[in-house]
Amino acid sequence: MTIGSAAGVGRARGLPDPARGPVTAELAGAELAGADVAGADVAAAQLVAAAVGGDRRALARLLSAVENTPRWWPEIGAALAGHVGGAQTVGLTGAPGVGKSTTVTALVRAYRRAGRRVGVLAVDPSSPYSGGALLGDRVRMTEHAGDPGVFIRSLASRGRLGGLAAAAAQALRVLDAAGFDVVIVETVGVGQAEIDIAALADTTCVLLAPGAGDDVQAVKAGLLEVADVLVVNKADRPGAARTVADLTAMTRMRADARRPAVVRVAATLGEGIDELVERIAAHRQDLAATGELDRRRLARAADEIRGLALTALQDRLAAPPHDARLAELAGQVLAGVADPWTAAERLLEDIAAQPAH
Ligand SMILES: Nc1nc2c(ncn2[C@@H]2O[C@H](COP(=O)(O)OP(=O)(O)O)[C@@H](O)[C@H]2O)c(=O)[nH]1
Ligand SMILES: [Mg+2]
Repeated sequence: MTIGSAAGVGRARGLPDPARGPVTAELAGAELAGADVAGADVAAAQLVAAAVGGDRRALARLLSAVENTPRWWPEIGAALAGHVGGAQTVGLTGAPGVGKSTTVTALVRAYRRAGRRVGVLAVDPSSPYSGGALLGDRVRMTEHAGDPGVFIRSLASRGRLGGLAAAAAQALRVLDAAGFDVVIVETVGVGQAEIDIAALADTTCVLLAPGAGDDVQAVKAGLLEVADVLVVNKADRPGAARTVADLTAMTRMRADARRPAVVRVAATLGEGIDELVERIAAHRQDLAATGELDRRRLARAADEIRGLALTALQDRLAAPPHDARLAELAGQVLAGVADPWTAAERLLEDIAAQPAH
């Protein structure tokens, strides 16, 4: 996945930060007022400790910080380390209106019946969840309002998809650390960044509805490649059997051995949800048993580190003294006394010789 280039994301820890004072005060917030707050890292550590301990207000504040303030990510990330990795993560993606939110609601119900605590992150501006309710349509999450085993949060798209993907990754980590057994992320499968978000999960479910050439669109959007489970929702409508057959045929053409299961669901009726839960569990068990879970998580961590390192490098190239050195080297290339490759090597050597302090 791509890590966002939001300002300050890659700021090396310890680099002088003029915003550090206000950050501390803002992040500390009301709950931490009066505490011995020495820095943003301390404030983040206290918020994380509270959220890990089950404090929902601290959890909400952390998610707001993650959503709105990328410059806090390093401190929050440092505080979260050691608390993450326990949750089973499930991604749901697909075209708008295919029934993702309805399916999430049905999944939450099923997981709660099984006694599992569920966190939901909706990265779908058309499906704003708020205060436990999914606004719009007929779907309501009010049955879970006041249930401490359910936490629902929507993450608004702010027009910066790279940044959104990075924010979603942090938010998933926060919910994981807060001790939810299952964390579900819903994203509308229309852009690469949003597909990447669903693919952050251990198990990615791609939803389609019968007819309307949905399956063809999904192939075009590259949705089938990220699918661990294919869900044909709205199975109460005509054409569901055909769509299931078409998709099953398509998955047979997949080169890798890990063919997605195809599940028929009618989310509004609750039909097929138990089978979906079973398929998700089976996929996750298979990942763990084959070592693929660790491989995926390692690859994801490497992607994230690479993205952050590149962003940090770009930030440093754009700032003194390296911006001036870059201009100087550009002059040398233009004058014919250096070639761009040698100049680039020199620039990297300069950066390496002057570590961030
Ligand atoms: N007939 C039928 N309609 C459904 C089903 N699941 C969802 N819907 C309807 O499809 C519409 C969009 O659902 P929603 O969950 O908001 O879709 P999303 O945009 O993918 O999150 C709503 O009117 C739902 O009631 C289903 O299984 N059968
Ligand atoms: Mg939705």
